[in-house]
Amino acid sequence: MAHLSPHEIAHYHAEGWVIPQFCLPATRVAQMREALDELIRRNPGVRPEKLVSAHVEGDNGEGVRGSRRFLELAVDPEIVELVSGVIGEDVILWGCHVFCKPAAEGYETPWHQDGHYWPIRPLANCTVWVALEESTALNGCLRVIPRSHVASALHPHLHEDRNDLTLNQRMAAGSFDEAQAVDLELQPGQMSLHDVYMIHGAKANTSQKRRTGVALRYMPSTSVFERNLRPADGKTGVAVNFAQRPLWLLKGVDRSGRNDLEVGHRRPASD
Ligand SMILES: O=C(O)CCC(=O)C(=O)O
Repeated sequence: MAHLSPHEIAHYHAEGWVIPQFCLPATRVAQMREALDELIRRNPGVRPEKLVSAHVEGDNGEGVRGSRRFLELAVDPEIVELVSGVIGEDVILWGCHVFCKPAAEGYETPWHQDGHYWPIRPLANCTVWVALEESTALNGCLRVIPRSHVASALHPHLHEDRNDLTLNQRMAAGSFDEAQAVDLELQPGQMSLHDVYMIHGAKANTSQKRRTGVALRYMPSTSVFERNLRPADGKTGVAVNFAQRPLWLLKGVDRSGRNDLEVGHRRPASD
């Protein structure tokens, strides 16, 4: 079973991110790439950077026709074990967003903090960003501001009325130093983990190589997914339906006792 090493756990807590030693085997990556191509084919009207809730099969109620293959990735026990190393023994899967940036015209991801967008209280989350393709400085890899999570503070974000961004809220200038940015370059099958307060973004993909990451979102069950809280001002650039979003308890128990683990799950048709 995969585990984060003590050094990797310490790195995550100190820096806000880590690239673990663990990575997916090439056969799994190849399967996921097929699943990605199928997902894109099934969603001709959706920008490939905006494949939200790709793990919710069929019409997911958020404008995307999702696929079970992404749920299988999200519940992979080895990945869940890595997450457990940084958020503890009680793990809830609540999101999966495929950020596929096509060659030559892939959208920029503005600098942001995830916590600004999400209805989790107290705010806590680990994202696992799984590279299905090479992700480098040339094709718009994830970039992070190390240690920007340490204060557990959210900074002001400003709305941008543009349609060439993956998200429409950008951190206000002056709240961090972009010169500190680190590129998280990954080979296919590698992954990075990042904290909910960490400042991150990605440049537009102007290269000739497509760049795809599957962002898997996990919260500790000591927090509550507050279904009625809207994102900051409802203009985030991605259509979400938190009220109906299914949650999966993947490890441990619901410590808060307040997470609704039923809503959004489809029942098999009864006869
Ligand atoms: O892949 C990207 O461009 C953005 C990913 C991101 O912001 C996230 O996973 O939180």
